[in-house]
Amino acid sequence: EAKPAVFSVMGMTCSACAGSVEKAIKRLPGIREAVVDVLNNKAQVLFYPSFVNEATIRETIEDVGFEATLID
Ligand code: 9UX
Repeated sequence: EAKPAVFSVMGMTCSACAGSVEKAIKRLPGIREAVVDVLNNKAQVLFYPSFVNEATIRETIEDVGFEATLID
């Protein structure tokens, strides 16, 4: 069953930033959906917990170069 997670993503200044975060998340295994909103500084992710977890998603966002915090 897919599980939702919401991250605060700080440091995104244009919509291409959001696009690269989205792309990086979607490259992980077990991601059903990823929507990154530059205006709200948020990433909403639907994932399958048997393949990936919140920590790995958070680290992936950080690897792209942004400050990520799990908020929900
Ligand atoms: Mo936009 Mo983001 O020119 O790293 S892609 S600021």
